Amino acid sequence: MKNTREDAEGRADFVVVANRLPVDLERHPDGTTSWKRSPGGLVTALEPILRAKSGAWVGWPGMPDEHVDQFTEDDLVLHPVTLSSQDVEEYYEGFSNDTLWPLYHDVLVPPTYNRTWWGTYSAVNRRFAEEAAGCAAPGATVWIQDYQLQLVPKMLRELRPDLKIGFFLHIPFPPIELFMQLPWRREIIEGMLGADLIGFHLPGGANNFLYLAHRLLEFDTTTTGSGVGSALGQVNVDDRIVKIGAFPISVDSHELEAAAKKDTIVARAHELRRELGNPDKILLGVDRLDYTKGIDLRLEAIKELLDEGRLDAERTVMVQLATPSRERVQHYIDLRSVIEEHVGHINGDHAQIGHPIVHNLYQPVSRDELIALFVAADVMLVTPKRDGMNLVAKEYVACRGDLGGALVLSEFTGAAMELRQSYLVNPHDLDGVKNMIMTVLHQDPESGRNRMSALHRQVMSHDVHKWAHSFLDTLSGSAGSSTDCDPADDEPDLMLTT
Ligand code: GDG
Repeated sequence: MKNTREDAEGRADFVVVANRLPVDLERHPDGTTSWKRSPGGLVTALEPILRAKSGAWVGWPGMPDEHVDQFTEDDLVLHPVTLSSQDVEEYYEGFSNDTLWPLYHDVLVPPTYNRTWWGTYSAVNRRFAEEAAGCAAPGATVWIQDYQLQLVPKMLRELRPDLKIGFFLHIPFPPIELFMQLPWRREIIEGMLGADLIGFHLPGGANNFLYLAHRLLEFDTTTTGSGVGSALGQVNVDDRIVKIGAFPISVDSHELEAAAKKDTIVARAHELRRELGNPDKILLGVDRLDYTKGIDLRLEAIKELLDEGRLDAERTVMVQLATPSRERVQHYIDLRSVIEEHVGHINGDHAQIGHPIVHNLYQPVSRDELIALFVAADVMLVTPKRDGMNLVAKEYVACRGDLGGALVLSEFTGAAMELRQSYLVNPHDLDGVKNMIMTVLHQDPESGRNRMSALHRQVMSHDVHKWAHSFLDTLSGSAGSSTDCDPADDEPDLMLTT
């Protein structure tokens, strides 16, 4: 094994703890198993950092009831945590994705509060904490990821007080009055406060958390800054200081930009346009299939524009790529039907034989194919009702070093804080979205290039490496107090701060 800095007992100096490993275990019909890269924003964001730093990764391999020993894959030491079918149902599909996910995303669907699920969530968090405690070297840095593991920081601190513990929340931290619905609100805040540094995407989420730590648990809190990329406040927990900050995640911008320029990708982008019938405009949506992403809203906008004759059915094509996700949770099953119904109506009413208007793919595509789609797309539609960041928006911009294309972006994404030169929309305002799509389709090419140029500069200078370094430097205490942010970063996040 190359690169990994381990102590004599094989324990790592830098440990990532996340719900999923960066690879999924797959069982084939003949009973054999193999590993496959797993999709999702978290893996996309963390993999390059972990490779650069080296270390270990603790996570679930993606299949229930599989006991797999620690192994090394592509230079990463992976520590699988076993989940039973019941754990998957109650900790993952239940408490994580049917309680916390909807609660933290503005209660877009009603969260389910189930005491059994909570018990399993706590038990599974303990298992992750124990695995991390076992594989971290003395004084190691452990970086815990996301809403599935909010109790791990406290549990891990109790097991290993010598560790430096960071926690990052990839989804929005909700307004106080929504969070207060949670029957286990104290336990969650106490769990997170086991960390030395708690990171959010936006200052609004960080401020919500600071306020709760004071109001709910009566800890003293202090505001120490106002920007992003370093601590903006702290909570005094007994004899410890817990730093709180906003660290907007990003993408591997330079890698994406280089890939998008490759001859093979550019050729594939041309080929895609031919395969789609050489339309004047290609509109693109790329999402995990999730009710937060506003896929239904954008299809409604397209449908109305076609019905009204404002969008030319013969010259416009839309590709909607939705990666399957949480397929056993009812809201996700329902959403798939709604989307298919919209697509069926649009194509039924407006397509010609052999020329659908909306190409609806419910399957993941390869990274290269995705980049070729970004390069081919004239308009990228990112319309979530709520999204912690949204990496797709930043990936599209990183791939548009040619300064072509245009980004329509929901105000309710974290990305909207930085990507101010995109065409910002309120996805709930259907007429506003429709008008914006028409504006973008008729944008003056020069102003389109200017906008993309500003967006591209932002994404190239704020990549995922910078995100990780700013978090880890703040965690280790080596970060300065000055913030590295655009003027826009100083504006209060009114959507999240109440
Ligand atoms: C959570 C938060 C936050 C999608 N389809 C394919 C594919 N993808 C990749 C995209 C992107 C990732 O999946 C999705 O990331 P997002 O950020 O858009 O959304 P979530 O999965 O909801 O992520 C989010 C993120 O965590 C990071 O903190 O931004 O707010 O909800 O990278 O490109 N990749 C490939 N084929 C596909 O078909 N190869």
